Amino acid sequence: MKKQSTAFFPGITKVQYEGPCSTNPLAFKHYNADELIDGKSMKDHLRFSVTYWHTIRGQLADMFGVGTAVRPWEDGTNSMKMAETRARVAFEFLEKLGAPFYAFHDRDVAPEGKSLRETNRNLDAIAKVLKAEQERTGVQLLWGTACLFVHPRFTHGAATSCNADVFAYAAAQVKKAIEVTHTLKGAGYVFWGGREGYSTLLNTDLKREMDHLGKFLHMAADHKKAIGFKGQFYIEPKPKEPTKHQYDSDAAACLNFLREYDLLGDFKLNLETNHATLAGHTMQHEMEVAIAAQALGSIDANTGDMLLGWDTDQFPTSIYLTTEIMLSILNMGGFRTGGTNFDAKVRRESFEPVDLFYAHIGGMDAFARGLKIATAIRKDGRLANFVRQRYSSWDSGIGAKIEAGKANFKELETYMLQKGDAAPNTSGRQEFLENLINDFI
Ligand code: XLS
Ligand code: NI
Ligand code: NI
Repeated sequence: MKKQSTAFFPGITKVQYEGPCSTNPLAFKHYNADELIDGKSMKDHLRFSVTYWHTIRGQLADMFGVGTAVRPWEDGTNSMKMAETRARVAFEFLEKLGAPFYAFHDRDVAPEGKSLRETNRNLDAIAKVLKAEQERTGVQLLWGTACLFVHPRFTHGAATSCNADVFAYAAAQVKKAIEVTHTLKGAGYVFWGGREGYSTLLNTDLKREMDHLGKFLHMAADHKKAIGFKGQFYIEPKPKEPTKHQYDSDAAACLNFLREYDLLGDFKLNLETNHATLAGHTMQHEMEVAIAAQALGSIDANTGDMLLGWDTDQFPTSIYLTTEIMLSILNMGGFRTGGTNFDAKVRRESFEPVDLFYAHIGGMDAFARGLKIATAIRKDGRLANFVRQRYSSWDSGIGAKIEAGKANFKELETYMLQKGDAAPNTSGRQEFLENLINDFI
């Protein structure tokens, strides 16, 4: 038995699986880490990760009010001592929750100093603490990233800033963040272009900014190779917020950008539900677009609010949503380097430390159910069979010929002139399929 530290979350012990009949709000009802689903443990299927920025650093402020979060360990400073304490808090939380991974921005874990040199020193010092905590607990780093959006120097962007010095600063910062991620054996590294976009095209040279972003990502890929970092690079699409338009607006835009700048070999995508909906898509749409290009790497698990038009980053509780996500993940063969990262925050009204537990437990249970339901749907086979059947005209005859690249317009014209008209269509059966999914939920 591992010794339980009760320093920061007194009264909360390791969250246990108690099964669907339990009424204990601090227990899992569905997530049972070691239970095998189709020969693989739930832990390995889902690869849950906790975000440092929301769960440890989130103060629950909004545009109209200050933070409401009650965090008894905070001393009101952003000192190095406080940074070290927060690292202990983070790992006590991770251990008690039983999440195997975490993710952070460089500035979440260590404060910025008076110069880049001092900032880097701060980061190195905290990285040592994180490393020791990782070793103590067995928790691993899913991915690291650099915060290139909070500081005023990034007002006009980082890699896409009009100020070349800011590009250089961002490069130095990302270089360091990749190195620290490497030291901590991170499974990946994320690029989210928080301010890589514009508020007005009146002051923006779009082509030049995109070219700079392409250069920046090439330099990052080169540095990754130079230091022997084997983790996966990801781009995280988001259409807007904080800028009016972000260049990495959705999966398709990112894939096109990566292809245009010859970066497809070095990057996959980290997709976030709330970003998908901000872009006017569903999460499943974004996932299928990425999977089709063999570029789905990892997911940021959260959800938006139907009635609010911004990135509310709520914890996912909809079983329908998690079922769709897990269907896509299972169909692609599961995560490799990626995982299910809760880029989600508790509501401003949920300000007690215990709310952090309720939120993650709920998200993990929702995904565990999604996993089980998706597995059952796949085992049943009717859904996949229907889709296969729907395209069966492509398996032989003229369809097979077209797919094999052995047809041209002239032949197709001859074929159709002879036949007179296309074979009749069959029903798409949307309602039948929606009912079928509900039978499993
Ligand atoms: C913000 C993004 C951010 C990234 C990491 O909307 O989701 O949190 O995941 O920089
Ligand atoms: Ni987000
Ligand atoms: Ni995110």
